[in-house]
Amino acid sequence: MLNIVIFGAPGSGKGTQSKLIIEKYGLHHISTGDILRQEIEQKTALGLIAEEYIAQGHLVPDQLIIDMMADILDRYPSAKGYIFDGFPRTLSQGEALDTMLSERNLAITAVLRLQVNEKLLIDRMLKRKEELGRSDDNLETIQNRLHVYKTQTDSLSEYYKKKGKLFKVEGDGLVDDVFEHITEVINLLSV
Ligand code: B4P
Repeated sequence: MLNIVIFGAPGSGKGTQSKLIIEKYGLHHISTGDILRQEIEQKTALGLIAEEYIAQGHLVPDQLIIDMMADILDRYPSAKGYIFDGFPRTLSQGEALDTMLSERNLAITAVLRLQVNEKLLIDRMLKRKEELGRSDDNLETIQNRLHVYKTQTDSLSEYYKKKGKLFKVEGDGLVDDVFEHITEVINLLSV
């Protein structure tokens, strides 16, 4: 069973590449960002809390996200495999994911780390702001999100590197070229 974490800075292409991965490999896509935006739109209790954190570019508290993830895994027990997009984002989330998966006799197969230079990340998110008007894609919030990534999320790479599960993918190129690098990595995994 193929269980992939797609990892990288905000704007690195996690959501974009996840869509292509699910089409090709038939995995179940779990994007914590998409789920939180739906919760906000539906004005649920979780959405009302998450809205403030997201608007400021901060992470939503770990326990809320971890409980949300356990619930999703229970709702889709017979998936062919999962792609975790935007989760985990902290060491606590990473450890919780390992526990949740092992309780279900599952494990992460690989973590794909998309590497993109910072100027390009900012340009992509500002462009998306024009196209989709996402509230967290303004320059001030983007700077906060990049800071949060560097201080709270990036070090998770080391956690997965020690487990021999980290694969770096050049994410600066065209969408299709990045996807080609990703398929090269996935095709090498023995599952
Ligand atoms: P996310 O929704 O995960 O937002 P993101 O990091 O910006 O990534 P996204 O997937 O949307 O963008 P992509 O790189 O594909 O999170 C939003 C917020 O939710 C977080 O800041 C946080 O507050 C909260 N949150 C989410 N998960 C959480 C968690 N686990 N714990 C706590 N809080 C959490 O694409 C960006 C843009 O670039 C797109 O417009 C795309 O079209 C473009 N693009 C992508 N690849 C390209 C390429 N190769 N060339 C040109 N453009 C490209």
